[in-house]
Amino acid sequence: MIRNCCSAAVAAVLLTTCALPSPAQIEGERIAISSSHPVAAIQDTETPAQRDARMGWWRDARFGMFIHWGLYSIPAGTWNGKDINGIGEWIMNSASIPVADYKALAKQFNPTAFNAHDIVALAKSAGMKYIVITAKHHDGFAMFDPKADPFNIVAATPFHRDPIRELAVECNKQGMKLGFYYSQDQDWTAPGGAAYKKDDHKPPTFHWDAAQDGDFATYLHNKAIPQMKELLTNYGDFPVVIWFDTPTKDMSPALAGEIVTLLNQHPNLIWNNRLGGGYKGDTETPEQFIPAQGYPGRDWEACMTMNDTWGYKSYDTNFKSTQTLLRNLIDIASKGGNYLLNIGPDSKGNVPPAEIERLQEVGKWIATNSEAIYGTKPTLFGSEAGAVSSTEKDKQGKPKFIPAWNWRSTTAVDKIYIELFTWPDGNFHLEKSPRTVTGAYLLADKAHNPLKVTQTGSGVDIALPSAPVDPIATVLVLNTK
Ligand code: FHN
Repeated sequence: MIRNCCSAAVAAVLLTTCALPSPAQIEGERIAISSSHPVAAIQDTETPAQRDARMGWWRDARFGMFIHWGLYSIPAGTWNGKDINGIGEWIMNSASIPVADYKALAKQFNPTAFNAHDIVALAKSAGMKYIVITAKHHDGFAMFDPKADPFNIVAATPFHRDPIRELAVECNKQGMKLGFYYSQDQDWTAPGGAAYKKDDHKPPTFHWDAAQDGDFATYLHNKAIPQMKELLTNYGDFPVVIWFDTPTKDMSPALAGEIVTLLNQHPNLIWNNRLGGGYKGDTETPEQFIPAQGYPGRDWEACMTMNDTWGYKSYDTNFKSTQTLLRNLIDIASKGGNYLLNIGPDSKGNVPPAEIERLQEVGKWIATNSEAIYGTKPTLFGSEAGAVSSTEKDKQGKPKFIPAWNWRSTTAVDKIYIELFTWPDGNFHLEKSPRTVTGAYLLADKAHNPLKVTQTGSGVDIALPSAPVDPIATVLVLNTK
């Protein structure tokens, strides 16, 4: 399933998140937005140096774990004996489940296999530097312990534990950063929370149960804002990220401004471009796709699933290969972005084995090749990522970008990393080198045995061994000046 944030009914609001704006456009929008906001956000007022300091850890991280986990892991894609189309966490909406029936799931939710230590350790072993977990998804069920509303994992389930607190404790212990996803706008079980039918593109106020009717501002004031306050203050050093989602037109600039007032009290916080009300936030969030050239001038994070769902679906076994996941990470890093890769634990709290296996394989590669990923800058080349077709069109009727999968490149001050996907016969040839190459070796070679470098006019040839070290990606390091 390839889908992006523009496909939702909120396309008009989200349009700016999906284009590839030029830095000049971005600057123009920044000025326009900051002057029209009722409340200035930190992005509107900080200096570039302050921004670099605030975003520093996140830019270096490159790889994070997204966790979609909630009540929807109980039906796991099946309702009343029928397999329900679509992503697992949308089952309440896709099957038009009445509010009372959905809320009743809480009584069965007892994920005794949940183990915060193991999840954080899994993220670490995969080479991930931060975790973002659904504190509340569109179903309105809080996976933490808010006083603001009793429909939550501590008050409404036999589990009575707060997994967000347990994760916060473990993240502190294991040196992992933790962020919270919060569905600020859609809430299908709270009166007045926004709801829309994903596939029908019905208006944002579409409800399927009278219990959902109500006033959006009241929902925001009684539930979402108080819950966000609790999330922002009750979990020690965390969250470092707030991940908003699916803003609708209900989120007026004035209402979004109330949330921004709250966010402004946490000056190190990073938040994405999905708050609504015209706020651009810190990060672009391409979903289930990697943009052709990244977002020059903007921080960005591609969020992606391993199979075709975010929330657990028992019968979705369409897992991407480790090769695809790893090459996605490298592709994203080469374009200056972060990869937020999802896991969807089941109703007992177990992470599906297929997800564990892939993460551990990715982690093995990173353990050898980490310096080619963390803290790197984007490619100095660009054309290796692919080219626009002269014949094929994309869904919007524009010339289609066809990715190439031979190699990618990431950059350090005095090094160029070439991640080789296709092993060249004899030499790796660069037509034009942007820097003088003074030496070369394979990153997996602990001894850094030098490879023969031959200057060829403005280009360079590197003599390679006959076979790659790793068939998924072998990193060639060029020392440069
Ligand atoms: O509707 C959600 C979806 O369930 C999931 O949370 C993704 C993750 O980015 N965001 C929304 C769709 O854009």
